[in-house]
Amino acid sequence: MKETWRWFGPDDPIPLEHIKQAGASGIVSALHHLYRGEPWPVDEVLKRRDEILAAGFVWSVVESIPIHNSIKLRSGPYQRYIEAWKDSLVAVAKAGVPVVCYNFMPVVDWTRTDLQWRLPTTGYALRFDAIDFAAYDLFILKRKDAEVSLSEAQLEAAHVRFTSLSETRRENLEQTIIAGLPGAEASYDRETIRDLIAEYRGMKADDLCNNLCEFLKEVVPVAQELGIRLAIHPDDPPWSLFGLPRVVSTAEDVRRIFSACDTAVNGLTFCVGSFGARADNDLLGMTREFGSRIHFAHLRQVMRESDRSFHEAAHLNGSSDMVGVIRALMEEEAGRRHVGRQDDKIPMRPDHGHLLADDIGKKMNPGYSFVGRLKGLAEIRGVMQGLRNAMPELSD
Ligand code: DNO
Repeated sequence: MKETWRWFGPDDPIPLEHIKQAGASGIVSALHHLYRGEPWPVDEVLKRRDEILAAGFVWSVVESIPIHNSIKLRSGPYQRYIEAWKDSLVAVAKAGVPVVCYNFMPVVDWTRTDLQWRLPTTGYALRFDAIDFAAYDLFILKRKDAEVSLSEAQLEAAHVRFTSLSETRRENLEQTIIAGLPGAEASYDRETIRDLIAEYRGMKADDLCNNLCEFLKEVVPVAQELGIRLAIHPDDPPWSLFGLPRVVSTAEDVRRIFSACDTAVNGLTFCVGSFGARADNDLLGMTREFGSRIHFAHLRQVMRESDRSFHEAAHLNGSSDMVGVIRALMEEEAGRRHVGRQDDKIPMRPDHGHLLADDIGKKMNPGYSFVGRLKGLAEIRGVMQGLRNAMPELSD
């Protein structure tokens, strides 16, 4: 696999020079300041590419081009925003970036309830606590119908939790949940998020999936023409939040999306951590089944706790079989080489990392500190080398 690293651009506290030291050769980046669905200007995209090239890297993946809510709702000015998305694809193609990652999560992108959860090693991890989330939804956001999907026991637990939270922790919880994590496409205040959620009232997962398929029918031919592969990112976490529909959470979801536009260009970002948060996702089976359409891999792990809570574990030591997934991805690459596919090196990045050592206390993007990702990448690299040694047919 091609070792890549997410770089948030010139404002990223981690400079390209450090990424070089980590040994990655590809960069994953986006124009993060353009998140309202507007088209990406060609000159800005080329400028980003030149910065990346000048530091001795290639720009392997765009992550992400945001999808405006009107497209997900398929209402209002959605057609204009679809055209804007296509324009951004054209700009990305001019810069020669072959893969575009995107997601179709309504309102909220990836979501956690704790950004500094102390590990036994004294480092820190990101965590999602289902009871904290319910407490926020019910008693702080006070969303209409927030209680509908919860059992009596969960309601009780959320109430007990809420009463135990200090004012500071309540504020911190709100910041963490709705203010937007790095790479997320929007940040909200309480009123805005309530209004946006209300716009989705009554929308079922089937409706959202249809809107995604309509979107794909328009953009996939454009991507095909431009030589770009699209890689949808799974929902994180892979279940409904705030009563909103989610449509990229399971193998069945992926099958449906793939069959709506049955061409390799319509592909997947295989995020082990996102899919792995559900015990009913068979990650090895999914890697094999979707292999030929996996255009990008996010290698990170979660440790599932009870009742839909999880924390981010060390890259090799969570609830999923990371070594097995890496092996399946390398087997997929070998298969691609065998049939002469040009995209026989799947870009992967060590996704997220614990906050460790010197990074603690520094200004860092949560999940995107240096040392934790460096550790993750080194562990994954070791696994890849071990597999190549043991199975020479996996060497390129
Ligand atoms: C979190 C990331 C997400 C991801 C987007 C893809 O670390 O995996 O922000 O980039 O959901 O569109």
